[in-house]
Amino acid sequence: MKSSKGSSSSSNNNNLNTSQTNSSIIQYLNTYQVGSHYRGDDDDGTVDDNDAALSSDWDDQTFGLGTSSSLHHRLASPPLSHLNILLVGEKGAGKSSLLSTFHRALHQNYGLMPVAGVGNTRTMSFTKKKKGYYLNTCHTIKGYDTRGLESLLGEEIEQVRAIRDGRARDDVEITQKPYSSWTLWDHLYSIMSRNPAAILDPDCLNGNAKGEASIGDVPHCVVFVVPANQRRIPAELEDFVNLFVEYGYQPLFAVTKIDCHGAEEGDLYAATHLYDCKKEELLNTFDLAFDKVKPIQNYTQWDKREVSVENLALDLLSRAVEIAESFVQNWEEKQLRGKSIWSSLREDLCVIQ
Ligand SMILES: Nc1nc2c(ncn2[C@@H]2O[C@H](COP(=O)(O)OP(=O)(O)OP(=O)(O)O)[C@@H](O)[C@H]2O)c(=O)[nH]1
Ligand SMILES: [Mg+2]
Repeated sequence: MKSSKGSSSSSNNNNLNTSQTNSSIIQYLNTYQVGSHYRGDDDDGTVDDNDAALSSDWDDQTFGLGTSSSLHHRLASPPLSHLNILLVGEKGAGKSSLLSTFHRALHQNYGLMPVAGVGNTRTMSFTKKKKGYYLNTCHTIKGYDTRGLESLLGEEIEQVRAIRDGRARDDVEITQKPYSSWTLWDHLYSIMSRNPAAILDPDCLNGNAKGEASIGDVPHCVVFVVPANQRRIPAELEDFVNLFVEYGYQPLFAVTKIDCHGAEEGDLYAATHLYDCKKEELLNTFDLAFDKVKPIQNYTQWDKREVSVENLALDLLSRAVEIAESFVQNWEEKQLRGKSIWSSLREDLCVIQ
């Protein structure tokens, strides 16, 4: 049951200034250029010859020390045009609503409908495909909606792994290849890997060989979407979180539906209690830093503006951008040293796939 007081109660208790939309965060996100913080750009946010010349002497002296600005002027690859922020979670958790809430918070002249289709039932997943949406007005932050997790079993792990590795095509449902059409190689691979679920339908894959995806194809930050009003976090979710942690990601957790507490109308503290309980459960389950869990109350009515709703979403999105940026920076530094991030992470962690 939803409380009509949900909006005010949740916002009152999350220590955010909800009386005004945070215009500086909106401006920052809407003019954001990938890498502008670590490439040593001019104020115009571009990397030009002047930037490189200014830093070249400095680079020669400091390259051995590996300062990030010096490293980045030596990169051969062109700068990324946008960051990829991936949302993962169970069906009905509020992933599509969250993407649409992000989008709405960054657009003044929005339409009446959410940008990503929102479901109205929790019996089956509504979103079927991985699909990207530009969230900010200058198209430098792209949010990816995904199919809601239902079984949380091996097949879904393989599907999410393909997304993580940049192998899943956009706007296509990710499925396993039907057994009847397996090739000899599929049979061999399934025996060698002892994992029949790893045989994905080639129609949903983009042809990138495993481990060779480019930085533009992979997620740069993953946000796990967890509803506050769910009794317990399923133990299987840990396998999905580990998929990303073992590859160097620092997952964020969005606790949605903090307004669905079912308390008596007027109970201003009930929503916070619901969020606090879920946050504690997440911190204990995943051994997370305190600032990796954020409260979210998504828009459910799309025809009016709610500043408190937008402020929570903007707070999460700016954190996601920060994490994505450091992921990209890390990737580029590894690449500069002649290693793909996957191979170096495999060496570091001795992960056998
Ligand atoms: N009250 C409330 N309802 C929410 C919130 N977030 C999502 N909902 C509702 O929950 C239902 C499912 O939301 P979706 O955004 O479609 O969830 P999803 O995770 O994309 O679901 P699938 O696509 O099926 O995986 C919709 O009826 C939403 O309006 C929230 O923060 N508060
Ligand atoms: Mg959805």
